[in-house]
Amino acid sequence: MKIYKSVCPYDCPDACGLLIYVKNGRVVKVAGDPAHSFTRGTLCPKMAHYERTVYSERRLLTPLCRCGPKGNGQFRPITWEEALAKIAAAWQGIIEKYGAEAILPYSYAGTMGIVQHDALHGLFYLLGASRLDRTICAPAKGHGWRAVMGNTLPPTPQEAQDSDLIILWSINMLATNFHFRHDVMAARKRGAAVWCIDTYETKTARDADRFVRVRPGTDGALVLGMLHIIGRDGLADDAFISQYVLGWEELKETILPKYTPAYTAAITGVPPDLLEELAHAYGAARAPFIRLGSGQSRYINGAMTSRLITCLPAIVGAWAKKGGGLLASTAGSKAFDKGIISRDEWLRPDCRLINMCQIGNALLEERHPPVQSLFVYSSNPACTAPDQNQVLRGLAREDLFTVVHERFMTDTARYADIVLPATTSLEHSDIYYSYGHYTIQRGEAVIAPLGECRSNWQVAQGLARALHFSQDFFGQSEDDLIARLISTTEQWELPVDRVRLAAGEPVELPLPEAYKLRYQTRSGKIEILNTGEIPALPVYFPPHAGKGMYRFVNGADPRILDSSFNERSELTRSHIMVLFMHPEDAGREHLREGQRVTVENEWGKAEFTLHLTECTAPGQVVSEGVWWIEHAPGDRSVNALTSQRLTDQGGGSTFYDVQVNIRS
Ligand SMILES: Nc1nc2c(c(=O)[nH]1)N[C@H]1C(S)=C(S)[C@@H](COP(=O)(O)OP(=O)(O)OC[C@H]3O[C@@H](n4cnc5c(=O)[nH]c(N)nc54)[C@H](O)[C@@H]3O)O[C@H]1N2
Ligand SMILES: Nc1nc2c(c(=O)[nH]1)N[C@H]1C(S)=C(S)[C@@H](COP(=O)(O)OP(=O)(O)OC[C@H]3O[C@@H](n4cnc5c(=O)[nH]c(N)nc54)[C@H](O)[C@@H]3O)O[C@H]1N2
Ligand SMILES: [Mo]
Repeated sequence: MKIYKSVCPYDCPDACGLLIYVKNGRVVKVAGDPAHSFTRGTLCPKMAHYERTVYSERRLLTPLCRCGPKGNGQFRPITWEEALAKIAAAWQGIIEKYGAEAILPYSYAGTMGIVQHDALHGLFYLLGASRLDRTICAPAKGHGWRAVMGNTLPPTPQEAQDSDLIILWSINMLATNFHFRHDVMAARKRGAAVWCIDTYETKTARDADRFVRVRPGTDGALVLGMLHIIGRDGLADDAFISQYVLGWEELKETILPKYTPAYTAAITGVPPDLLEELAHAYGAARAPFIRLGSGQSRYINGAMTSRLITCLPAIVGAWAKKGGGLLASTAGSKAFDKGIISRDEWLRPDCRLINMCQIGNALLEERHPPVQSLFVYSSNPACTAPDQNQVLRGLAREDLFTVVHERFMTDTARYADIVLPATTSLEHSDIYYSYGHYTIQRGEAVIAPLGECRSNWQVAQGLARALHFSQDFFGQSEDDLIARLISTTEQWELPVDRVRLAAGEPVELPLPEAYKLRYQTRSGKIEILNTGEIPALPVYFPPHAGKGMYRFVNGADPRILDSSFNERSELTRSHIMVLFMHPEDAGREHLREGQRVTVENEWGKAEFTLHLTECTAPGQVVSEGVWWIEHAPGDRSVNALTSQRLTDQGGGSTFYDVQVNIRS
């Protein structure tokens, strides 16, 4: 038996350190690595049996060619040679007729590994294909953070251990950032209070000391209400503000006066007493720490809301205190020069850019030129992209040549003309960072690829050959690229232990002393007032006003990750596509616990099993998880109900900014 170290490759802030037990060339066990400074040896149930994903009988093992109607899932095996030749020939035909921009790559973070994530960028840049704006997750949150903090280094999650007040803000920690609980508990043992701000009472909320239920998309008003009280009651840290903050006086004089507790309550649904308590707890804490998730960012006001929340720690001087601050996302990726892989210099600057949140419309409505070929990898847009009906109509186009590089026959792969089988992270090499902590680590191939599976990088190499691209770049191995990436960590703030990194150990990026006081903004101060933004002072504006009776929040489920892990029958067996509804609403609608309901709006409809619970508020229904259509009780899954509208800044997704009606 040999034990290898590796990293969880999925799109999750925890990016766990793994121990992979291999016997006779087969993975027999997966465990957490106790030496990892954030995940500390524990795993979620998904990864604790990663071998079940790797050896799933549902793995795709050979290239496939469609032989039935589009979307029917009928395929015959072909060789890689044939598959690559067919793709090259189809693309050459499309380029001659429509130009290369008629080809569109579509990918996201099926794997977070730096090599595999961006492996095909260079190829598509050389080809002159349309470029994808990869906005499906939380670019609005990033915009909000940068509007206030610029490129300032965010705090480590471990910092929270020294906080006396932790706010879990729009984050379902127990589902999506499980290992942070360790830091929260460490702080709690020393007396810290834990608050949770969410739109419904998640398990995370129940685990907290205090829960504040806010109406969907109204956190911006909540922040202004808190700041109104903090200003009114002299809880602002004037010394910190005068040294480090721009714009507090202006905000206080122009924006805050009307956000009285009563006015704020009318918008947010947070009772004035509770708002007073929250503002006082935050204003009086020695070192409050906010862990900001992404829920608030998935609305048309998502960037502004995130910007407003990011203002809070500056006003109370939390950045100057050990344990204080706000973590929205860590900056570990900056340790690497990812351009080594993505080859941005090969991108034509005038290349057409297509927003991935609007893939449905792009497939059906783009004209100059129309999208004639879609190359999907590391993503499952038929399931995870908004406005599922529009996406499926697009994928069903007979004249669209679709290639899907996948590990499983996903909702998207079913619509492919050519399916290419992909390796899992235990069959290819890569190097990983995390967006939830500062530990970086490489993971090598510990078993041979199953069947004829190939990694994203190998696909880039194969396509380069088929398309006669002769750049030396494509001759490099994954290990060559990783070695080059490791050498670029030289650019990090402080020396990185490259020997341990190359040896496969988890390495925590060192941070400069007093980095929490080093503001990388244009003014060098924290910018509540930012003249580069419109408007220069943050304001509240409401979420989308739709026509349905109920606001519909549809976040993460602990059993799966976006649509990944739907292949695991033990995780998808029961209680999926459950709709949480308040008993008062159900009474009025004459709906009962456990019954099948149809949820619908202008975009489509989907079937759910009803669960009556006071976890959610009247007027708001909730579902968890992005389940494959084959597991859904009806013929659509949750994204039949979401819209392609974009956020105010960043072009992000607005999954939770929808309204629905419900009937039996
Ligand atoms: N198990 C599991 N882990 C995951 C994922 C998964 O699907 N499953 N997904 C991964 C990915 S890609 C991401 S981006 C992260 C996302 O992880 P999180 O940052 O936790 O983001 P969300 O799941 O979008 O939403 C978090 C919470 O925000 C709440 N929320 C919704 N609207 C609002 C609002 O207007 N105000 C407030 N205060 N709260 C609101 C939701 O009810 C939800 O409980 O998790 C990653 N980890
Ligand atoms: N309704 C609703 N929809 C959502 C969300 C929500 O909260 N609500 N969350 C959104 C968010 S935050 C995100 S980030 C998106 C994510 O949406 P997607 O990007 O579609 O992510 P996944 O569903 O995880 O699909 C990743 C796919 O990549 C495949 N894969 C894994 N590793 C590799 C590899 O090495 N190579 C190749 N070629 N393929 C690989 C996996 O098998 C899997 O099918 O979903 C979004 N969709
Ligand atoms: Mo995401």
